[in-house]
Amino acid sequence: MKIGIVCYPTFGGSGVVATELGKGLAKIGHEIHFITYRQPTRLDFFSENLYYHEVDIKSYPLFEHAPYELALASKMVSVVKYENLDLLHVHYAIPHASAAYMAKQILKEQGIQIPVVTTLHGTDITLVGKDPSYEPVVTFSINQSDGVTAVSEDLKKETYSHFNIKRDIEVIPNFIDLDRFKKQKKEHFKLAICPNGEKLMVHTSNFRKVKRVEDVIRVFYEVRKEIPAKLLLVGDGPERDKMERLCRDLGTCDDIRFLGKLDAVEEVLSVADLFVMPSEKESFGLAALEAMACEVPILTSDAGGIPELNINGKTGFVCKVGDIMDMKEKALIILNDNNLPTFKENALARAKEFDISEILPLYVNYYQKTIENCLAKV
Ligand code: GMT
Repeated sequence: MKIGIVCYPTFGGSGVVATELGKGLAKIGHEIHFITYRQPTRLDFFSENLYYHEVDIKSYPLFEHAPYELALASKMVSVVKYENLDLLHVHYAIPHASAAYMAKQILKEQGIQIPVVTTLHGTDITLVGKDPSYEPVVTFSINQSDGVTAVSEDLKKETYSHFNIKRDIEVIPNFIDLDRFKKQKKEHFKLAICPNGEKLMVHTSNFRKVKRVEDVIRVFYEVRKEIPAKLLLVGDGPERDKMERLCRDLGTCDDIRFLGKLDAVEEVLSVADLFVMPSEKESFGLAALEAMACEVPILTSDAGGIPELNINGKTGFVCKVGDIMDMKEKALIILNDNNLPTFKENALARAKEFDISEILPLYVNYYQKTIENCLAKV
């Protein structure tokens, strides 16, 4: 198949899933055309089946905000037309699903039918999408897509509860490339951070409010009162300054390091003993899956689709959002030397269920079904 993939080319989970999906599809012989405003972060190598088309967003003094959606729709039209695409797969509803709808209508006028699959990732539904300023367009463009997928059962449920959706939504979970995300030998790194055998806790996120990074620091503060421990915070975002101030206020600066954005997050995960994800909202929790693939147990909140990934008491623990003391208790259970090896083993076993080789065929079958349904309608 020739597939156009539209996504945000940033570090965000939806962009990562879209890029890894495209790379995986290219590996098994499909021709993949990325249509994005910048080279996707994880697409920095050559492959004969991978193409990249940059959306050129022209500005003009009259515009306070350059019209990304129009530039994207125009780019989709030309790529579908000149590359003879079979299907467009857009990731993150806003504004990708509505831009795809526009492109589809323009192409229809020119006698070209292009099926559109929209994948809902999370905040496009649970946070931004349901805001009245976007809701009518999101509802319309989901209903107009030829296929719609969500990354968890919970996100599917949320979509039906917040929007008037008249069509089926297929659940296809996030996935992981276990060839890349695996425990590596990085003992020297562990020794440098934890010279006295301290337990190492790790959090990675985009430091937005929904991630509740403050809870990570507060849980760590409580854990550190009981056992020697260190905390690594990977990523960057709007809450970072506040979090650095909190560390200073709590007097924990010596035991916490902010590493900023890292490409090779698997190296840090390779030496971690516990991954913490206390999010307020989380449709799936790709970052937690990446940790599990590196044999790291996870301590999470019960938000959104996380409990579909984290098996309570087995791969880690699931606690109520904001329940710091319960998270501390559960962290201590996981970090206990008698329990840690079993939790690590269980985390890896669970991650294997989400290996790309298990999930890729679900997308391929869904594409085929969507194309067949569209052809049947013509
Ligand atoms: O987590 C973020 O803020 C980034 C966001 C995105 O859209 O890029 O991630 C969402 O999509 C990921 C991939 O499907 C999911 O694993 C994340 O759980 C989801 N984030 C939220 O729902 C907050």
